[in-house]
Amino acid sequence: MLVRYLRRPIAIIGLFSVVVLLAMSSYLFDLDLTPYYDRKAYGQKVAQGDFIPDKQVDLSKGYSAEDPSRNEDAKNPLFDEKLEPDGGLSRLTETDKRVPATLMSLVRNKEADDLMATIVQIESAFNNKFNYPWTFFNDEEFTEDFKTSALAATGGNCTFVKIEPEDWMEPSWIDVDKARELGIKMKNKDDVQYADLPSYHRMCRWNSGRFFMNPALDNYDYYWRVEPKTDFYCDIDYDIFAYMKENDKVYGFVINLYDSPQSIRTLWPTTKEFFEQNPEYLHPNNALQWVVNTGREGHTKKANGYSTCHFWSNFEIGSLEFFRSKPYQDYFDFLDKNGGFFYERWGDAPVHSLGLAMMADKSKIHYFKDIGYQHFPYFNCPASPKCKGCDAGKFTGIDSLNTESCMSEWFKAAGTG
Ligand SMILES: Nc1nc2c(ncn2[C@@H]2O[C@H](COP(=O)(O)OP(=O)(O)OP(=O)(O)O)[C@@H](O)[C@H]2O)c(=O)[nH]1
Ligand SMILES: [Mg+2]
Repeated sequence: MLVRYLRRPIAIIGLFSVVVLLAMSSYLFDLDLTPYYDRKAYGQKVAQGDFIPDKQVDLSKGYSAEDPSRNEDAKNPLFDEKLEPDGGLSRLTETDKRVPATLMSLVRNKEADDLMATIVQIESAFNNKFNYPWTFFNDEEFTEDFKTSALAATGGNCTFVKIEPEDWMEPSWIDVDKARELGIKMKNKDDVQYADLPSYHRMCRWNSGRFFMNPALDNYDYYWRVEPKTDFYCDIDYDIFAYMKENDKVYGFVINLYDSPQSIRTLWPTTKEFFEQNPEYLHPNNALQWVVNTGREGHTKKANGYSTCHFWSNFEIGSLEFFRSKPYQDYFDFLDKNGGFFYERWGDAPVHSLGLAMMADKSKIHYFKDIGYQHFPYFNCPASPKCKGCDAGKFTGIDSLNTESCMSEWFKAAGTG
């Protein structure tokens, strides 16, 4: 009797599960995850001096109409004949010509292998010529294993820094229980990635404003941020930091894209409030046009007037002088007091981007089109014989994500291409 009673619901649940499984698998099979999962092997190849591309870049091919993930805009700068920046580039390798700068990484011990695979690529592409030091940050003590691997991968010029809890944890004015509740809600209701992880909020806040002020960076003028699980595809044979300094650049990026508006609903209203109170901080040659463009109206609406366009900060080369300046630090403190790092999930990428767009001269923000890069699921891959292993012009391996690029809006605002 009971079995008969239950037969229909069981059948319905069974059928439903099969449909969900089929939908999920077709989605997964559509994704091209190869570059992501091959990266460790790729790093090892570079380490062994076996710099053979996974996929040969065919320069004669150019754009492919059959491949919708390529940007077919004839003005795609990744196909420019000249990819390196204008201006005299320093190709000097004598150590006394170095600029005070560091490669830096905030990382967890458990990410050591992934980070080392990335470091090996940067050392091979760039730093074995210029020997800039590395600075590693962690909210816990680095393990001996981590340090040994990092020293071996970098050639030994490393500093390991443990971030103090007062610099990392929620500040006193944050209601931690409320933050936890809102984070879980944001994850479950709005599908905001990592919103339920308190550590992710702390990481975003620290990267947004605290890291520049860490005493370990006192002697440096520039940093290059490096994340685990990222790949570098092109040989860089000029001094990137010298380029930044000699050309008075404040910031360098490679990927420019839309953000999840649900994670930053009140970031722009709060930013506007700050600039209403501090109008003297607004730069006359700002990039406000990029901030408020309506290229994606739904996003702009949900983010209360912010296009959500931002520089993807997992790669960035920045001027510490800019981020340590009173205007930027006042801006960060204002945001911090508002609580949005914890009550919403403001990311460091939109915060850096808004700070730069409003307070820097936009001509001092540089797109490094010559740097081949990927952080899943996006690429910057120039068509150059100096690049191996990525597919020139490709923005993502997942077709449905092609509309995430905001690069054309940046070019419109910056007046460059
Ligand atoms: N020490 C430390 N590092 C962290 C913590 N959370 C994140 N990080 C680092 O901060 C950076 C950004 O974190 P990710 O988890 O890569 O964040 P994401 O890039 O938004 O997410 P993915 O798309 O999953 O890579 C990485 O370099 C991490 O190693 C943390 O709690 N402690
Ligand atoms: Mg990451």
